[in-house]
Amino acid sequence: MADPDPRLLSIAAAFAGGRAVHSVRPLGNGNINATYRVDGAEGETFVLQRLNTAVFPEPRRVMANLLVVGRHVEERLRREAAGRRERRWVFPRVLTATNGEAWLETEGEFWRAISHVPRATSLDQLETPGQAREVGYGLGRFHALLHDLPCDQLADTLEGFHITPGYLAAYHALCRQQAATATATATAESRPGADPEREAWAHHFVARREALAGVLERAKAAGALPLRPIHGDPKVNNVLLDADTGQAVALIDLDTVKPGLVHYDIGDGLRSACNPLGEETLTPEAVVFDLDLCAALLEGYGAAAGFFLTPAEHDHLFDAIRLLSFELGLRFFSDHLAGNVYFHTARPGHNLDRALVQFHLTASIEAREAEIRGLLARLREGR
Ligand code: GN1
Ligand code: MG
Repeated sequence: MADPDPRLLSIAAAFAGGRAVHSVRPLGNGNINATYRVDGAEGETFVLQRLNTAVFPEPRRVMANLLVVGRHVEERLRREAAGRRERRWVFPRVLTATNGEAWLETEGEFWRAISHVPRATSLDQLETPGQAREVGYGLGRFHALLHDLPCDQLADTLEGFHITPGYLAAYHALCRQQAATATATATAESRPGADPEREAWAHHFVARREALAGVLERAKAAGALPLRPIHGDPKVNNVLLDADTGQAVALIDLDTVKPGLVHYDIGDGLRSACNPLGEETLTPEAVVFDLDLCAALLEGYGAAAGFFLTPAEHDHLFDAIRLLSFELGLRFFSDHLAGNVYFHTARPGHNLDRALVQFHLTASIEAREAEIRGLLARLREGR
């Protein structure tokens, strides 16, 4: 192992409650924050993160939400404890730094630490319906634990998140700006990873689906869909599975917990879970939406959370599944066109590849609409 970075060690020490820190190592592969696993000399472990303040401009609000949600869930778990011991469920705790706060600000950076969930693993893509069922159960359990937390107790930590018409407007603004620049300078394409043929395909793909973009926001504005506390980012590797039983034990990555539509979460969970090739595959044309994984995820979700969904919420689930995959494709594509300023990338063209994966997934969802609607009917009827 490389020598530990002394600066990282000292930041980690501020959250270690006076105990010695043994190592700080990169953890996971998030696209936004920098995440580390901290190990103490006596085997204790926690998770240290530098929040991406370009994405989360109000990191203190993020922490305030985490504390509100943590208190609500702890209280509920305590009340449930007597009757419900068959499953382990862990809610990651915010750790207090030596300054008495839940964060540390140093050299313009914002750091915080979260408890580590022991004996748990995460998957970047799913292989079996059993895993999908657990991912669905985990998301449902999370929604159920929060469903009676009043939304006015949560701040909006990431304005515009999952508001598809907003992403579409930003995409159009970017296209106009690039067209103007190209005309003014008459230069050839010089963006990193530029690929005119695949970009043209993507532009065309978006153009044919613009009318879809407002479907959830219109229903929300009409009062048909309630705001609820949501996770915001329930991709499969944010659902931890017990290392021994494979059962869902925790949802992690709670920065985007805020008021929203459950549709954002269900759509995002499905677009992530039902793509067995994963969102980083280099063969986007081969991506399909897997119906067996979808059936299992919905069954797990229904077992934990089916009780509170309204008929109107059920009515909009298919649109949500198609929309969230399209939306993520649009976000990746726009970031590619903008020069990769939002999502971390590892190579030129990375965000274009990711966009095409989501667009092919969207096309597969459209091709399987009847089957997916059939599975949603089962969720509705509690079957
Ligand atoms: C980002 O940071 P990470 O990897 O958990 C993004 C999600 C996307 C996801 C796609 C705040 O999540 O919305 O679905 O990448 N988070 C934010 O991998 O934009
Ligand atoms: Mg995240």
